[in-house]
Amino acid sequence: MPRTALRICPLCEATCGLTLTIEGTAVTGARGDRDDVFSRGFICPKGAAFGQIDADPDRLRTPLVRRDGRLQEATWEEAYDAIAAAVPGLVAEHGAQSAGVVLGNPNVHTMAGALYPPLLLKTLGTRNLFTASTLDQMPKHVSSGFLFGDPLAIPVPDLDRTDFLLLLGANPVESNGSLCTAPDFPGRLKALRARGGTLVVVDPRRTRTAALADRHLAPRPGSDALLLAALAHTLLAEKLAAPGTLEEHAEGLGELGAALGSFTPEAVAPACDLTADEIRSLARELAAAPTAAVYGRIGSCTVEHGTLASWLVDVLNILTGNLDRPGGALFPLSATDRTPRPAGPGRGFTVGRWHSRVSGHAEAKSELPIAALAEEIETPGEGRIRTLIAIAANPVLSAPDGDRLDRALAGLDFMVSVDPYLNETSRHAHVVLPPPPPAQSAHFDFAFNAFAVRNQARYSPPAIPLEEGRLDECEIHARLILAVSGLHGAPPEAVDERVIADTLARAAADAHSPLHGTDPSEQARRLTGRTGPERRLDMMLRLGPYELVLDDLLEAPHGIDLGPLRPRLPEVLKTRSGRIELLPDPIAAELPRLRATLADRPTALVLVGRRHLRSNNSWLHNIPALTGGSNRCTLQVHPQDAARLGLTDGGRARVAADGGSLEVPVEVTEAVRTGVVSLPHGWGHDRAGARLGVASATPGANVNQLLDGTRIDRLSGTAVLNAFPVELTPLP
Ligand SMILES: Nc1nc2c(c(=O)[nH]1)N[C@H]1C(S)=C(S)[C@@H](COP(=O)(O)OP(=O)(O)OC[C@H]3O[C@@H](n4cnc5c(=O)[nH]c(N)nc54)[C@H](O)[C@@H]3O)O[C@H]1N2
Ligand SMILES: Nc1nc2c(c(=O)[nH]1)N[C@H]1C(S)=C(S)[C@@H](COP(=O)(O)OP(=O)(O)OC[C@H]3O[C@@H](n4cnc5c(=O)[nH]c(N)nc54)[C@H](O)[C@@H]3O)O[C@H]1N2
Ligand code: SF4
Ligand SMILES: [Mo]
Repeated sequence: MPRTALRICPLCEATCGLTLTIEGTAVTGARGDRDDVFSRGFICPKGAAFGQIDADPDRLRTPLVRRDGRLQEATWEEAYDAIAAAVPGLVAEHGAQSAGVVLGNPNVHTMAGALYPPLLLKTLGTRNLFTASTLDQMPKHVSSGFLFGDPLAIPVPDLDRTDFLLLLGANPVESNGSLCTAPDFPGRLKALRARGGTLVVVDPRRTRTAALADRHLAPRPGSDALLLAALAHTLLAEKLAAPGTLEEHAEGLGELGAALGSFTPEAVAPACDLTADEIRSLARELAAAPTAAVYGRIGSCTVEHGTLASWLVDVLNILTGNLDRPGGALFPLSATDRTPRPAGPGRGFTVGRWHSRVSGHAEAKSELPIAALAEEIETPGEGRIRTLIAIAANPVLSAPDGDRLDRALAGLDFMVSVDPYLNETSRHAHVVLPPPPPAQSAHFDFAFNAFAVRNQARYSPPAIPLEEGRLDECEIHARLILAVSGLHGAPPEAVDERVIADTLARAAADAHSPLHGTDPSEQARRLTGRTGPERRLDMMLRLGPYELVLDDLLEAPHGIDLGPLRPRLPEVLKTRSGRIELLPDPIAAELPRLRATLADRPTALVLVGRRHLRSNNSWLHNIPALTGGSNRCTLQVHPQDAARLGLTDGGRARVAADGGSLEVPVEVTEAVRTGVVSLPHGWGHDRAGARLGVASATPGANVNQLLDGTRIDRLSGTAVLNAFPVELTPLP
């Protein structure tokens, strides 16, 4: 008899509740859970393919260990023995900085990824941390750090209540949203328009999101910071700024006008390839809307001035009085957030507390740019990375210059991959530790609940018991920490118990904690949960703001709704001044570089990326249900550019940039504007030694091979993945 089980979808940030159909130990179906308090039955084709994703025959079932140069199946004991025999010795010999850690995107989609990497890093004592954030949202962390004193205090557009949404460089109809967790983002955009609201989309491509909008502006890629600066300038110059009560929480408001003085609509219009009138009227509409939210994502982050653009997004939300008010952009409060402390000055935020060894890149949020990973492995000298631990990361495809990284990884003394696949990156590992498929894992969204358009909490216990011979990913991480720290063989529960003891001791000593003054060991005994991670979740809920415990979540399998987002200023502020610092020094110091681009009149073609609804970065191309159709690695070119360059639809072209060149199929389409071509990322599955049967049949080309890793947003270390110049040549 088939049975059903609930499982929060881990495939994108929307976190939809799924109802899985299970026959024996196989997931044979997935539909949206209509009773889910947040997603209300919404599902997309990826969620619907959950069964195929879970059962992909190319998923590794056992660890792999390199013997005589070849990766071979091994037992868990052999795998951890190999790690324990190599890593502590290498670190002892070459120092803590000789170890590097790479964390990829799925770490924010697993419980293990939230709970263990901090301890792994602490254990290794290395500053060589590289994550997908520097291919993604680091500019937003940095701008939030400067503005609010907390890189995690990221305001989220109040999608369900706003009257006006200005969306830049995001395509949530395909991506389902990012830094704005909202199941059924497309439905929420339609609802916005149905209630009389306005949607304006800024994107050089006519995306499916742009097609839903009241207005679509298609500026030249890379010009968002200029456009946003001109919008802010107009609000100030035309006396349309109305920060209201925010004024008492903010400093620097008076200096902003002068700092943005040169960014008039007329001055930025040529570089943006918009008219000054378009910019001015957008500013006036934004100011006139009863409530409004400005929201920018990948296309405004992974560009040369990504941090300035991210900062300006919130400057606009502040100038229009929309920050922290219903219908504007608010700070969520998740069930596992620490209970907020009273308002007051905090420790502030800085970048550049240390720098990368080879190119001297500043750290941001304790991370170094992943674009610099290859040189840190290759360049000889003290502190060269010799040992690498990659968890849920495929930087050979996701980061700039994969060929160089590929060579660099091959030269490591020792590499561990925690990954379900033998792919472009994990094929270099000495030990691969494969987590079980998602149906066998418990799930709680530690990360995304903090960016959700509604406060809510949902927990999924494993839908299917762990298959014989499998380890839960939490246990994989715990044992990894023990193996690299010389405690190989100690019980993995010890890792969780140590975290619990430390956290409860700190809480007991913290005057603002709900557990202040309690006995830590007594509190530890009270925790429920069948596993270490469940006990830790229980603890975090108890330390959180809603007086929830794990049992509450277990008794509410469709989730607990904690209500709409509420104003939270000033308690979220952790700046030194205790106020919003509207014009922080590092930002002010960067503005002259932005100003210098006003003179640019780029004539070259520039490249931007794109996402397809049935894709997920580099790792779902192996799922038959999600491949084919329009989900292909083609270079989109506007008909005028195609005619000028002699390119034909279905023909081939060579695309070249500073990092290299690729040969790709051409798709002639008006979906991109003139002067812009688009190639998706995550392709290039043609490297020997990977085990991706379906993906390797239609490998596509790796767009990031066009980059050499030198183009980055300076303030955040984020790679420029959009809006870089390319040259096209037709191929016969
Ligand atoms: N040109 C260009 N490049 C981009 C982007 C772009 O827009 N354009 N986008 C960037 C962005 S936003 C991101 S986030 C990065 C992503 O960069 P990465 O995180 O490096 O890439 P992913 O393709 O997400 O790879 C995730 C890896 O995790 C593995 N994995 C899947 N599920 C699990 C699991 O449950 N546990 C573990 N341990 N591993 C798992 C997969 O097999 C895969 O190896 O790519 C970036 N690269
Ligand atoms: N189906 C699917 N969903 C996903 C993913 C996936 O790979 N596939 N990846 C997940 C991840 S890791 C993330 S971070 C999110 C990302 O979610 P989104 O931010 O929505 O990402 P994209 O769909 O890449 O949208 C970026 C848009 O920016 C536009 N753009 C490029 N350059 C510029 C520019 O200079 N200015 C402006 N204004 N626009 C520009 C592009 O044309 C593109 O439409 O999606 C997540 N969801
Ligand atoms: S929208 Fe995202 S979370 Fe929802 S079903 Fe699709 S992939 Fe899963
Ligand atoms: Mo991402």
